[in-house]
Amino acid sequence: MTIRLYHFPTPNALKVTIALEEMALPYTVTTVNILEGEQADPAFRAINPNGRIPALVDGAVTVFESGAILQYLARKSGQFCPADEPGRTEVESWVCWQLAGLGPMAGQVNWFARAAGKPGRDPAETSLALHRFRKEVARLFTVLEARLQGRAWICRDYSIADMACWPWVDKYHEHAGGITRYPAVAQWRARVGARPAVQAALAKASASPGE
Ligand SMILES: N[C@@H](CCC(=O)N[C@@H](CS)C(=O)NCC(=O)O)C(=O)O
Repeated sequence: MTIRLYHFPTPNALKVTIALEEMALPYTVTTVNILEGEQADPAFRAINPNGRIPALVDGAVTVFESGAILQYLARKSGQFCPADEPGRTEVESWVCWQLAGLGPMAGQVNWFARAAGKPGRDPAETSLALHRFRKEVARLFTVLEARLQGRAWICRDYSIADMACWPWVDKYHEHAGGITRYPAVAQWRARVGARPAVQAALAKASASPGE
């Protein structure tokens, strides 16, 4: 049974394509065009009741939320997440850090930046929100910068924590004031970006419709 990934080219889906490529797991892609509202289709809601991509079906397993998908794939493949409890919990902590912090905060910057350009919006409302969320993204980048001092990877070895964080850092570092402010993050970004599996995942993403 081949894994089926429900996908649209966004950072949350890219995490999963990177993992599938790194783990060399065979998979097929079904595009859910979130710009056309396909995430609301009842057939897709049966897979992810939350109506968001990514989601994944693997035989009897249906899993949504990118962090849960990464952890499932790491268990399935036995790769990119340590088996020992201290190592595993460290990786899970950083995966959750991305899911609860970096992703949502950068996502809010995107939303309010788009809203700010629309007619009829209160500029004070959008600028306060942008100030708040950009400040939080910068704080999170500072946390990552400190973490990556003297380290090649976020945890002990290259792991699903790197895969979770990389697409958001790669695409949205401007929200934190630009990558040059964070030299250790910049080096890590280049290191992860140079991996053949990451390049393969990016090539697949760019072959699909844009965000
Ligand atoms: N916490 C979720 C977030 C998923 C999410 O927000 N996906 C976006 C694309 S990155 C989506 O499907 N958006 C469609 C919509 O907002 O209706 C995860 O990590 O999987």
